Amino acid sequence: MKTQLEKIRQAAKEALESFDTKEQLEEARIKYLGKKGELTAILKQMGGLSAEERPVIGQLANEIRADIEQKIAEKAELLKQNEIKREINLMPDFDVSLPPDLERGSYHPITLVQRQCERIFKSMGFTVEDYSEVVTDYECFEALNIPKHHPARDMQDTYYLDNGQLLKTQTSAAQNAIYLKYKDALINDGVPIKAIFPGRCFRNEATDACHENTFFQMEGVMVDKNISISNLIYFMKTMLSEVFQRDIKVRLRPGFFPFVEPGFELDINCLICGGEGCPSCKHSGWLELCPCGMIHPEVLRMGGIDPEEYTGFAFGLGLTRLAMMKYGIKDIRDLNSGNLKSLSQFTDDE
Ligand code: FA5
Repeated sequence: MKTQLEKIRQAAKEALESFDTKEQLEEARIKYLGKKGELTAILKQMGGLSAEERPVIGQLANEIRADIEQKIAEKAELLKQNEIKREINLMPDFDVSLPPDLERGSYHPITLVQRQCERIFKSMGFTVEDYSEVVTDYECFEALNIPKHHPARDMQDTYYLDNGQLLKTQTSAAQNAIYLKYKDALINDGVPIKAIFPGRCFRNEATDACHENTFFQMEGVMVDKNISISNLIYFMKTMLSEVFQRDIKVRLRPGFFPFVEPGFELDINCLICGGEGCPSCKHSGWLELCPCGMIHPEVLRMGGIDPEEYTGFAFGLGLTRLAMMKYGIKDIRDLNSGNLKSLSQFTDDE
């Protein structure tokens, strides 16, 4: 039995040295340490041993288990470090201290990301809508199921004009107008509503590495018969993998917005620190990028659409944060700084 145990130790050691994915590590853990694993199978035969042999073999088995566990943990750490290095190497170089290339004009990084998103959504049949930056209280809040004095307004304090209008706090402010514009084609001709509307938003808030008082969002809505959350996840994942040209880790968690039910927060793994935690992701490893959900029946009703017959999803992508992740920009304030040294480095594919 001793020889069998040593063989397992050796086989596990060799296998772990050659493995280079998390899946292989998990397979190794199950194969050697799992309930139906090789080590457990041997331990089950211990009943047949003499009273003298049992503690010796038991001790050796425990030693080997601890040894394999430690090797798996070491290898997992190594794979994680390699992944972080790979993510960092994939990010384009961005250096705020480089001298500006004043000979050649360049697009702002947010414009580049916005155009890329527009291209992707257009190719999936979405129209691109433009909408005013000055909106009414009804558009920005009431038509989104946020009546006066609703606590959800506290999160979005903004700049009010003397005539009662305001600088829009969210691109969702255009939702009502989009439903009214396309509802007839939906109801009479069965044409689904598929629209995105990028735009500048304003909020009266303290700035830090990931918050600005002026930033960009891109709203998207789709309304038709039988639209579900799976449609929403499909479009979001397609867009993100196109933007980053690789698979991006996302997580969906419950989120509350009065104009969706159910509502979610879609976060992406922070590409600045590889998920380790840094000021850009408030040390969480995740960046809140795209709240979304199924459009609330009341919001559809206010847009002239019968929620008994039609359903839809809506999302509010943080375009500025997407640009930060794509170009490895650590501080959101660099984007509005007008600093040519940093901005002229973006030429990309335009
Ligand atoms: C909203 O603005 C909702 N309108 C989004 C929405 C649309 C939800 C449709 C459901 C359906 P929120 O306040 O979380 O949600 O902002 C959305 C995104 O905008 C955030 O995830 C973030 O990426 C970006 N954002 C918000 N505030 C700021 C800020 N101060 N600076 C930079 N980006 C911001």
